[in-house]
Amino acid sequence: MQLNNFIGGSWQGSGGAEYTAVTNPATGEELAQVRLSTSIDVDLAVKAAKEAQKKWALVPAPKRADYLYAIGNLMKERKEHLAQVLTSEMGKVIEEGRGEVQEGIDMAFYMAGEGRRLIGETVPSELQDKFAMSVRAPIGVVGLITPWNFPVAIATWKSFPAIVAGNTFVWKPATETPMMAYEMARIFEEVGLPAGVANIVFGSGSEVGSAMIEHPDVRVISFTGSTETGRHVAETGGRHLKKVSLEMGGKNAVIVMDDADIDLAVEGILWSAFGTAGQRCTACSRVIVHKDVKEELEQKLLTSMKSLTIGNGLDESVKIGPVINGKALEKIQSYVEIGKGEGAKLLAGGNVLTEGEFANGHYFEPTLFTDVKWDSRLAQEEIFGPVVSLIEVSSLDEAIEVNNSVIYGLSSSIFSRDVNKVFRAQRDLDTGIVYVNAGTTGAEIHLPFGGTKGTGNGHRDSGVAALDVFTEWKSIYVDFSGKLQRAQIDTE
Ligand code: UN1
Repeated sequence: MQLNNFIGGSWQGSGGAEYTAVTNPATGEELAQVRLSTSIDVDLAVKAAKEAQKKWALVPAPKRADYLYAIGNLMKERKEHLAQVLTSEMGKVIEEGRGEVQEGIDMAFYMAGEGRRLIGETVPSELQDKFAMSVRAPIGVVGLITPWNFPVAIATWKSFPAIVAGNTFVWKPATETPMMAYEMARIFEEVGLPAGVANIVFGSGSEVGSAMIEHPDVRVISFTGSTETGRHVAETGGRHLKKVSLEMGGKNAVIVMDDADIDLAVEGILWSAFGTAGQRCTACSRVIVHKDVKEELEQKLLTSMKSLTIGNGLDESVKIGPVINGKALEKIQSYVEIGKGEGAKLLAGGNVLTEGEFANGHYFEPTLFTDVKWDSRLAQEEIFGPVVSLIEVSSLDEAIEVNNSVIYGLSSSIFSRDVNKVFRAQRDLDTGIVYVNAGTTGAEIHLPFGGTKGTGNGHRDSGVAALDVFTEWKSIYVDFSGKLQRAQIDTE
């Protein structure tokens, strides 16, 4: 199967372009060949999007929303198929694959509702017989660059608000996970979304991504990926005076206080640290534990970790799938070595699995370190794998300080039964998302998603806040006095 670009409503084929293999990270099996496009393809896509946007912006928003209802319904009908494709190309276990598709369905219906809101403001004018309002105006062609760890949900967080608000988009999915983009393009086609509203260009960040960021007719770039790449996107986009919305890394912590329900904390840690094999931006990668419950927590974590079955995510009984590729395995392994070198104590895991059924995939054992120093590299840098580090503290103040010591600020969590501690923590944890008595993952689509400091640049995905990325405020003054009235001057 060859995956080609979807531009202006048609599938655009080879034209001498190169292709690269898409492989199943659980088995190494080749699933498809995906086109490595060039800046010429990006230009074609932007032209199609620009042309389509003129008409699309004139379609009443509730009618634009009707397409989203249709998209949501088709995704619902195909949920199982989409989840199977997602698990095959990305590796997350099928239960999570279904969950991710559900996140996309939820986003479709939620944003479709915005078609009947897109709420602006009317305010009084300083002058008599003058009407003042501000409305959300579409921006034009927007560029979406999405990662492999959530190949469909994150794309819906960006593309659905973009189109309901009257923009058209060019989307570059990650080269590791183009099949979900292909599935979505088929859905866009089947619901009859007008040609050019949705365009997909497959290829690398350095070629396709850069061409999108540099293109003068792309007015917004919404990016989710690494902090390193995000910084480059912001710099280049800034030079071209584009609006750039960034969602980047995390080094998320669960705080376990001495009054916590420890069994519940264990469940929360396991799910958020090892779910998706630790490859969520929101994954729990640090556990900040009060010294009085540290030993109990360690023992209970070790016992529960034994029940985590590793394998091909398509097998319903498997809890942890593979990581995305060999490069990811190397990075995770290197952090295990760094941790050991820094004097952290390895309690469980730490190895790549290579034997038997694991031979052709990319599997890493769930790994637990303890006695980790809060300022060590293991505790400060994003690993993006199933590795969690326990850090001991003596008070809530210290826990909050350790939580906030990293350059990231995406998600955090506290397990405590003390309402005063909980309210202190939700105020003082410097992250865009805070959970109480739950792990660090599991954001719902109708709330803003994003983080502080090195995680973002002030924008948010999903929730109503996503509309701020894809609209511009337009202030409109209508003077019906029949004479020239001058603001600030004729107000006496
Ligand atoms: C990501 O980690 O990149 O909150 C997205 C969660 C999911 C989305 C994660 N709903 O864990």
